[in-house]
Amino acid sequence: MTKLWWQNAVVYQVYPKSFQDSNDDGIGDLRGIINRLDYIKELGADIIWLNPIYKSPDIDGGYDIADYQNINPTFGNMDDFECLLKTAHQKGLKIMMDLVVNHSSSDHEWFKKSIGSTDKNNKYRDYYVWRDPVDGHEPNNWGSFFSGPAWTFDEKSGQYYLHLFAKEQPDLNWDNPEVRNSIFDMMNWWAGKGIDGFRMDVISLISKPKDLPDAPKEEGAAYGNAGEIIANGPHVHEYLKEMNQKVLSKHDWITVGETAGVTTEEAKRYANMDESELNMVFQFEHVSLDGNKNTALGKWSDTKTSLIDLRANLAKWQKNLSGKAWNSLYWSNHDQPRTVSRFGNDAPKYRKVSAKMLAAVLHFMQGTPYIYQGEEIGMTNIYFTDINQYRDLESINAYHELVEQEHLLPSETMIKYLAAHSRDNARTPMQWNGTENAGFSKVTPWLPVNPNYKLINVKDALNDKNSVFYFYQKLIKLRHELPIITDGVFNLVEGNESDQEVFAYTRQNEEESLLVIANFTDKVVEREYRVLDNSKLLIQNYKDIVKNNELRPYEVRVYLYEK
Ligand code: ISL
Ligand code: CA
Repeated sequence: MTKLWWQNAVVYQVYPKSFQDSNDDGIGDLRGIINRLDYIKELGADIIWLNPIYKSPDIDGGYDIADYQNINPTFGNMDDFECLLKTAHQKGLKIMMDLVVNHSSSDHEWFKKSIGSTDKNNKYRDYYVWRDPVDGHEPNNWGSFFSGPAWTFDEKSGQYYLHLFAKEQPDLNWDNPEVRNSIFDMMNWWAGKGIDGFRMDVISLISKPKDLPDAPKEEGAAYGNAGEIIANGPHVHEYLKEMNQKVLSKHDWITVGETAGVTTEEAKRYANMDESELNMVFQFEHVSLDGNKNTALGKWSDTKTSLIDLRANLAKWQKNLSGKAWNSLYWSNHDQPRTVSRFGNDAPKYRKVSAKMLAAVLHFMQGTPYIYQGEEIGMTNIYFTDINQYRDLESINAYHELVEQEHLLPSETMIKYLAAHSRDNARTPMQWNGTENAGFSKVTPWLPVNPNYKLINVKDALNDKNSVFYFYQKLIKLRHELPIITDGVFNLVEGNESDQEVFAYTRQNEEESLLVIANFTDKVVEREYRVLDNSKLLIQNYKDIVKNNELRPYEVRVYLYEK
């Protein structure tokens, strides 16, 4: 296998709005990120993925872009961006941008020229997906991922436009070659600035099924589940190959497609080693195991993912992509709950130890690991208790739809589900120190700081040699030093498939093998693993080993054996 630079790199994800405020308006910004580059460097990450920083009315955290070639003034200006890129590069850090081209903002010039137009010669009309009403209704039953219908009526032209997300996020018409070329030109323009790659928002949804048929509808649901029939549509691979030829193949970039609804079979096409499309994809399966299958409630629940399901899923991705395509590895991002609250245990007694265990389990797998800001200090969910505390439109709309309109749930239950799954959990400001507003801003931030910032913050983590931070730092260093972490073949330890408490796997290459053993429970468990003589204990999250065959709560051990 020829190694590509991004295969043993580690990505650190920055959500600019919540990372560091530099001008006291309560919102993070580009200068704030520049001031914190040394911190990311200290952690050891190679690449920063920046969530969208483009001009945007910010209906959906900047995923509604009004101008792909300008910076949101709240975050700074183009000079600030160029300074960020230059400073990052001087420090040896690369910058991956967010590419949001399934849809634009309704404030984008293209859409403003498109809406309301009945002019047959107006080329912008065909930049979006417009359809006539059917029997006076929406053209089909598709629901928006953010509640309500996926169609909005335009009085002036008498047609509906499609928006899989908010009505302020109209879907672009990828079947129009001019739209594709405009997007490819814009990408090449960013290449000219010297960026290092793109993370591609919902790229699996760009090619809509022919004739836009109705989608399957769950019982009690008001609308059809469009995601299922749109994901991996008829021309998606053709369009990505075209993007590859016209843009990606010209640059030594890292590219990752966010691919809701992707299976391992599909991933082998998106992220094939032949490099004809993308480098890797974000799959959604392992972060959907705690949702509801085939009910109108979708992701809203407070059940915990079972180790059996989680391991089966991760192992499937490791095995099926091995040698054929490249995995991305992540526990969290700006759309997901906090890692330690979701998969570990955020009670004070177990927070640090379980955060480290999860980090090790992920970072020893094959693929490129992504660390979401704050994960490296074990930040937790915020556990809001009132719907008015939320800012995210997905959470707010889901509450109104499920509780008030459809009466599927009592309010208290939905509040519990939101506390477990709302995207705002990940978006609370970065906790830098124990001073007011956690050192994020001098003024009240746009979203409250988690009250636990006095106990969980960067300053304390940097002062504690046993912190979660230094554990992550060590994992990254090991990945950079040991080729086996990049190229070793993954296998579950024999019999581990049915173990409800311990996750144990190996990695093997010709020279070495790795053994990872992790206790996912808050109990002491006994297991006999064949740890070969001369094995070296590479990393562990307890100070010592009392008994070889005993794993304490959330204990993880990783052994390296030289053949
Ligand atoms: O269920 C989904 C699609 O089948 C969603 O999970 C969807 O994939 C996800 O919400 C996509 O997220 C990305 O695009 C959104 C934006 O709000 C998110 O922040 C972004 O990560 C729309 O641009
Ligand atoms: Ca600011």
